[in-house]
Amino acid sequence: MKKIALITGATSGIGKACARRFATGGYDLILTARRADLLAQIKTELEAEGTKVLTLVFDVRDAEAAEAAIASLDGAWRHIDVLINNAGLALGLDKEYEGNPDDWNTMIDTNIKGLLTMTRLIVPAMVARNEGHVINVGSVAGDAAYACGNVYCATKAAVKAITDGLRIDVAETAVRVTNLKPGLVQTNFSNVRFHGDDARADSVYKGITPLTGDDIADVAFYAASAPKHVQIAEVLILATHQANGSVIHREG
Ligand code: NDP
Ligand code: 8X3
Repeated sequence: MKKIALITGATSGIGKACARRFATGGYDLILTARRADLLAQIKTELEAEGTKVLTLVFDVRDAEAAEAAIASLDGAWRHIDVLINNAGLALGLDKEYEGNPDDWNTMIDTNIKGLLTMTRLIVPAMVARNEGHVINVGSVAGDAAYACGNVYCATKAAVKAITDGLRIDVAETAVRVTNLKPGLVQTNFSNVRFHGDDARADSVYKGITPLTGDDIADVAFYAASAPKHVQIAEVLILATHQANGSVIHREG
């Protein structure tokens, strides 16, 4: 029987790239996000290549909807080998004292509470089976705040603490826990951050070759494929001319 990976935020960017990488690597997939049409497209694409795909449409901020979605899984689909907590976003790039509280709430509810909701729903079965792997998508932004990153950076610092906490709490089991910390990855991330200002989003990647979703998916797959006694606890993945969240060398 094929292994199963559940990926949140699978309609775009890193999550979509993970879906493709884990499909190529022999997994069947449970793909989740809010946009049903995009999930359906990815399902069609991957099923044509021989991967079984189940899609679940819900918002990770809605704990009841998430619970109902996971409760709807039956048979072999309940046996989730890898949970990739990827759904997340940044909104705005403002000085903390000028930030938008609605944006703050959305980031906190999605990046922190949504990740916790999924962990709470899926990890107990992993612990009971004494196997499984949780891969959380943190960020270089969680290592240190950068200018105007304030609340987004805080959510990713929380992902680091929550991931470390889970690793401690499952240490007596064979469940593995990984924090992936990407730097600049060209996805829809900046378009969302700047509320659809695509020119401003493009400027984030000017003068530097950014990472791609595929680069991050390769690392996620590597972590999931490591021998059972190897736990890839944390990986910081930066573009070559990026040194941290603040130091980025741009040509031109
Ligand atoms: P994208 O905007 O391309 O993808 C974000 C994904 O998250 C989409 O599939 C979206 O699906 C999903 N999502 C957002 N909010 C929700 C929600 N409330 N409920 C369910 N799904 C949601 O960005 P990335 O691929 O870049 O981002 C993925 C993760 O990577 C995020 O956690 C981000 O913080 C992190 N990251 C990104 C970096 C980058 O530079 N791009 C660097 C470091 C970390 P839908 O809209 O269909 O619900
Ligand atoms: C996304 C990368 O540097 O824009 O987490 O915060 S960064």
